[in-house]
Amino acid sequence: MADVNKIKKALKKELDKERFEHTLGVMYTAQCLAMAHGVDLEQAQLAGLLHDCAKCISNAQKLTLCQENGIPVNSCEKENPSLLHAKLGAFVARNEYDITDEAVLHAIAVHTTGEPDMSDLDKIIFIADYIEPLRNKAEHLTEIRRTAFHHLNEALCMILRDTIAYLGKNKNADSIDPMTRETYEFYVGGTLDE
Ligand code: DGI
Ligand code: FE
Ligand code: FE
Repeated sequence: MADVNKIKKALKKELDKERFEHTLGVMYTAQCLAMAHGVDLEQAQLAGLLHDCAKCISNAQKLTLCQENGIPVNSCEKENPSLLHAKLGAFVARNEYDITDEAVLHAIAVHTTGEPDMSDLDKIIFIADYIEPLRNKAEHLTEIRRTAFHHLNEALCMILRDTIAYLGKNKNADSIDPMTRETYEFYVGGTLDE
């Protein structure tokens, strides 16, 4: 199925309207960021298009699918199964949308928490997810959007800092996935010039 138009059609059926529109926003934003940072446009397009392909699976079904397919689930994911749509998304992209490009699958798998030492493609999908034009709730969006086109690592730090602050304020601290913190520590400790 690795034909973009076919994938779009299938996703339109699979996702609710808002999620499908967000998906297109992430795809186009990822392509723009790829232009700005010298990343392959087709990889950015495919990863952007498919990043949330598992988002509309129920939480119970997410846990079942992970169990059935040997996808590890940590305690934070067990409490917040929505987090699993990233790893499960990579699985679905491989098995239902015939994506074989490991770089694309990896970008999908890490798009929610990030991970230390990401590729530029990973960073672009993580950032595009946060800044696509339909997003309007997060703080500092104007500044993060501008920064994303110049410094990927700096934009990552801004997003992770705000996400951790938001989760700390609105949920309990245990709901922050250890990987989100690790990613933040990695990039905050690293150099901000690229
Ligand atoms: O799938 P999207 O909504 O497009 O975006 P996403 O994959 O970044 O997921 C966003 C949600 O995930 C948002 O409500 C914050 C939440 N999130 C991100 N990192 C963590 C987290 N939730 C928990 N519980 N723990 C995290 O570390
Ligand atoms: Fe997502
Ligand atoms: Fe998303």
